[in-house]
Amino acid sequence: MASTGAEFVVIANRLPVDRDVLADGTVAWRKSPGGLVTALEPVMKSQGGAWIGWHGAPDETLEPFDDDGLHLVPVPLSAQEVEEYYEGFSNATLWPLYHDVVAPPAFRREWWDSYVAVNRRFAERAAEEAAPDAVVWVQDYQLQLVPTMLRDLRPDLRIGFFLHIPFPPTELFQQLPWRRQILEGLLGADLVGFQLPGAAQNFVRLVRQRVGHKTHRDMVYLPDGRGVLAKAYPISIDAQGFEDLARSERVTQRAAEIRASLGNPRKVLLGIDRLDYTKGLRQRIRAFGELIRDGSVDVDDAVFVQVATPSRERVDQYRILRDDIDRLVGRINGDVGKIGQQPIQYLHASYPREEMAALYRAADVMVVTPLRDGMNLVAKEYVACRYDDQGSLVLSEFAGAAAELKQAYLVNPYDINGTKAALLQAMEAGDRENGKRMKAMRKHVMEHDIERWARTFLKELSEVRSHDKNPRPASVS
Ligand code: GDG
Repeated sequence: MASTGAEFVVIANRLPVDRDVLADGTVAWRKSPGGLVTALEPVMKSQGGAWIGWHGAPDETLEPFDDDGLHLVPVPLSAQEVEEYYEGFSNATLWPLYHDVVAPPAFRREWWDSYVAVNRRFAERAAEEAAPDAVVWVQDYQLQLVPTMLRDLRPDLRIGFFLHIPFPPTELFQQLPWRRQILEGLLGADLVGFQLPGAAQNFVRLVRQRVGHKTHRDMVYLPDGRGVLAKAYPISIDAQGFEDLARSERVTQRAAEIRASLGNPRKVLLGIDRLDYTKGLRQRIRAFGELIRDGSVDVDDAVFVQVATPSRERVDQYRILRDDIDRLVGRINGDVGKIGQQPIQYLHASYPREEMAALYRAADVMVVTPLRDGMNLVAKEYVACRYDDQGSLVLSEFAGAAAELKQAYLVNPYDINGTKAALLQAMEAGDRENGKRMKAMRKHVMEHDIERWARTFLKELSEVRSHDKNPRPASVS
């Protein structure tokens, strides 16, 4: 039963900290700058919350520790589990399957076994940490079995789950050999949150078809009298935090420096993504390259800065992608560049948040073209940083953010001609047009920030009730 007795527990694959070894050999933990920790920190601190997650190093067991008011509980993973549970089942099975199969998912039985074992470890750790009747919030696709495993151990808990990536349509989800176990794993939660209403509908339909439970709209009625609510909670960012950063003197100066070092071109276009095949880097680079090649854009006039943050470098598909992008950028720059003028500035690196804000401030056109994306926070960060109501956003219809940022130049990234036209339109738009669009998008982002997201989810989690519906017997899938 409960040891430390945390009233509020977050479970995520990673702890929200990274380890630094200082020059004198002492170890310090640095908070990783994600929005999730920013949003949950106040709740964690006021409720004596605990965060359960892997600390990032394989084959190492660490005791729980406190850092800056957060109680952190490291879950150990062996090197083999990192390979099978994390790189394998999470990132080479579920990730491509849930993103419209834009890369072929691999189905390996030993990866699944490892996924089950690691999910059980997380659930057991949470069962030890949580106080009686505590609220537990499980995060993301790496931990979809945790809700039911945890409920079996601790039926007193209130359990929420949030999926940060898309939830696929039934036609794709059915490919998964362990589809029923995943659905049943999620049904341990009282509230299952998704980025978009369509994802919640996909889930409810699958539960009805594959598990045989009775459903009505966004509710699933379980035979034991429990109700499970499946609903959309579009995630957001610390919008005011980004605006404040963008307004700071240092960022303003740095933005000017960036433009100067690019040769003060008339237009700076920008992409910032983890280097991932779902993000549509290829499509946008091709589209821009063609605009220069066919003379629609002058190489003296425009520069495309693409930051690709290194990601999942041990997974095969990601290695292949990196080589592809290197080659594509090299070919375009080689074909249409001039001495001292490379139309595409490609940076395979990760930068501090301040530099990101300066890049957003420096960019006239932000280009976000994922083939499929749960939300896409980069699009919202750009909007939050444009307190001057300027700049334009080219955004894929297939990013969750497109449902909210309707004034962006929306594109189908598979349609290269359509993308080229949208890029041109965004580059040529006048201040008035930009101002009108950006103002509307900013109003939305500044009002719907990450704090509101967390508050809404947790409030609705506390309200989910049991039901007295006559349940239909479960049918076999
Ligand atoms: C998943 C879903 C969903 C990127 N490079 C650097 C850096 N970043 C930051 C960005 C942004 C975050 O990483 C990326 O978030 P995205 O939403 O764009 O994409 P995923 O990583 O795929 O996130 C996504 C999200 O979860 C949340 O639910 O929106 O759909 O796929 O915040 O700023 N940050 C710093 N340096 C970098 O070089 N400091």
